[in-house]
Amino acid sequence: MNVVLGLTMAAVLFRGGVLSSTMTAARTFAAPSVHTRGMHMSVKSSNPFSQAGRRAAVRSSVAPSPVQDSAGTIVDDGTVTLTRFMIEEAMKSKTPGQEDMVRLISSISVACKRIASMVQTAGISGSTGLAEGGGSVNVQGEEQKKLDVISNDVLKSALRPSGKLGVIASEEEDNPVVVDELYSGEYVATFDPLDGSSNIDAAISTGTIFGVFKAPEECLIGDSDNLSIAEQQCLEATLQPGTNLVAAGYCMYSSSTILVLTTGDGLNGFTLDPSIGEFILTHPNIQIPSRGKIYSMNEANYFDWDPKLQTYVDNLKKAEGQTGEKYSSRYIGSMVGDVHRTLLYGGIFAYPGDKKNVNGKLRLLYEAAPMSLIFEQAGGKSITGPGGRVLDLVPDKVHQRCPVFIGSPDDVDEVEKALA
Ligand code: FBP
Repeated sequence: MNVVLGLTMAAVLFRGGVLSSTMTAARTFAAPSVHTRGMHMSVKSSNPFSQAGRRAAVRSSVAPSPVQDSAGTIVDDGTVTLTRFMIEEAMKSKTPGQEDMVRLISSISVACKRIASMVQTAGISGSTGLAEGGGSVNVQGEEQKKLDVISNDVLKSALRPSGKLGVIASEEEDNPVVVDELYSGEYVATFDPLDGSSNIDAAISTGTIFGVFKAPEECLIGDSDNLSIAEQQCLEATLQPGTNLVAAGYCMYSSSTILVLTTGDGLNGFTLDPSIGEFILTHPNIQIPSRGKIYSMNEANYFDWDPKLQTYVDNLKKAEGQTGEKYSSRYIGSMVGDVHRTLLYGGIFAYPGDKKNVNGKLRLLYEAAPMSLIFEQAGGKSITGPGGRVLDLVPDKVHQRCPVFIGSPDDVDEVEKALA
């Protein structure tokens, strides 16, 4: 067992005393939820917004059954924090490197907690609005929000000391960033620090999206100023297909702060409990409904779309699609918010290519690919178009865009057929 893991376990077990106080808090907090893998409630409901419909979408959870020792003393109240979950996953997993994921995911979760607090108090702390009064433009030509820049710095500062990252690629960085040798490690992280930031000043849901790849063995980059050819190639090692992802997730900043993640063995969701500053497992083993009744696209681009796509959407509106049922429309304009709802309620989210932007708007490496692994781990699908699985796409540029159709398997199959 890895020293770090041992130490963490010891710390957790040692803090039995402390746990008791936390337990009380946790009990009050976590009473309604903890997981028992394998539990699945299949409640059919025609209305995706009905109680039953929502319950059908999310593996419901049962109240934790405390574990007692022979003397009847509670030794475990079943509350599953993110830390505990990652440690248990690492202990169970046969996949090498799971301990690395404990360090990486805990670093990312700390950054998400900091960003969540900054997003919630943006109006108070004066961190709404554009960076540098509007003068700061990222490599994609987008005016950066103050919180775009701050979130990017928070993520970099949280990930560097994990000692596990060699290269970081971010929406807010023109080029992949080399982690200095002292902290360099064998993974590559890609992230969109604050997705949907165009909505931040209106306090509408935003999120952080991240993906983790393994860097090629020989990729320990020295001094980033004088990069040798080999090191240049290492930076290009960032350009990997989504099938190489070893972990992916997003953290949504909304009425709740929810972290959804996979390390390749299923998908789980954690809700931040601000009273203890910890993520608690609330959505164990998420499975997307095979079919939904909601489509989510920016219809302002409708007239620039492929006529086949126009027909597909018209049919959903006229209850003339495969199910013969009328779909409803939802669009927040924040991918994390629109995708999270699609994951839980089912249906389809898409940012298609169109006459103006043939590859659409979303970036492959730190938006489309991580989200596609997340959906496939939940039984969903994600394509760029007919015959194009997003995860198979090999990027040739860090900020490359690609069309995205992501959602319930039956809905994605239907749009793929409609576009063929
Ligand atoms: P960023 O905010 O990270 O640049 O992400 C792009 C994004 O805001 C997505 O979150 C969202 O799905 C899409 O753009 C909305 O684009 P549009 O306003 O064209 O519909």
